[in-house]
Amino acid sequence: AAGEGIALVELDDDGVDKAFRADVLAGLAQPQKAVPARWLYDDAGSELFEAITRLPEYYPTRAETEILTAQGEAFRELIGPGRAVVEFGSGSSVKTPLLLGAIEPAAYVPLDISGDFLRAAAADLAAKFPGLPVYPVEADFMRCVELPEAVEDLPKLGFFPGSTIGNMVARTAVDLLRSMRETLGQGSKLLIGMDLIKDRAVLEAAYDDAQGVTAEFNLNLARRINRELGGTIPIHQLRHVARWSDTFARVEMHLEAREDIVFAVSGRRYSMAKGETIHSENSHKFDRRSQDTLLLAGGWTPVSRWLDTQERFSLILADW
Ligand code: AVJ
Repeated sequence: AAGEGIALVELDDDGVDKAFRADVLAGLAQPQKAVPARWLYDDAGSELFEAITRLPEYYPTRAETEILTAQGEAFRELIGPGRAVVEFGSGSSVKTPLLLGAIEPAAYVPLDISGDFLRAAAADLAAKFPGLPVYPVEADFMRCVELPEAVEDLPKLGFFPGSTIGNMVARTAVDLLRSMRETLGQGSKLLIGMDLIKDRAVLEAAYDDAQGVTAEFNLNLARRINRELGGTIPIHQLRHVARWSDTFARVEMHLEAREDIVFAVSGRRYSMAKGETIHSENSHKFDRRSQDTLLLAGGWTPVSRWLDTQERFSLILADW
């Protein structure tokens, strides 16, 4: 609301997140039920995602970390010192220091919609790099963000690891890349992680692990709907499904009804026939050509690409 700075979460009189309710009610009314993936990441969901990154089947985090560790010299050469590193999403305690340690940046600007994660990440980085100015910015990076005055005149490097771009359909991904370009300005560079198309069994296992952590991550969405929106979804009648779509080149996560079910959310009634699903996440995978096409459509020219030794994941450096 006006006068309170940026209100990123608007609550109604019952303390319910309005955007969450609107997205869920609209999503459950569609012929193919769907809830935007961002709602997977409440506190419980974020912790489950952390656990996912340590699973044997979930290779992206390890593969990307391997690249960041191995290519420090190349980053230093191609990116150079003295840039303000602008990270889209709060830096993880592992990946960001690898980059910052390699290139000698002049400042670090983490952007995140969640103030809590943002402050934790900023404090963590500031402790690891004494003398590096850190300017956290609480903002929705899907839109153009005004950066702190202190970094205005510095050349920028955008950093967007984790293949988070893969959670967006192409139209949204292009919008984001264009916003990033506007946020970072002329002469900036972008270092972005993108996962690669590979054997279907490997991809599906990465999103349906033997320990069932990813299943819990997905089911947590239904639990959150029940908890926060007064839902009556029968959790145990839902099954986690991860399947590769060759048409869309993505792994899709769904919650599938084991039986015919009826439930209510925020006073509205919904039904699912046995086998019907709620689509909860997309994770797009790329080949070199589709990576380049996406970046170029977003206004970025790819200049270098690095893969891990098993060629599962890639980091791409692009110019404004
Ligand atoms: C948040 C994009 C890194 O799509 O791989 C992991 C999220 N979902 N397992 C991905 C996720 C299920 C993840 N990223």
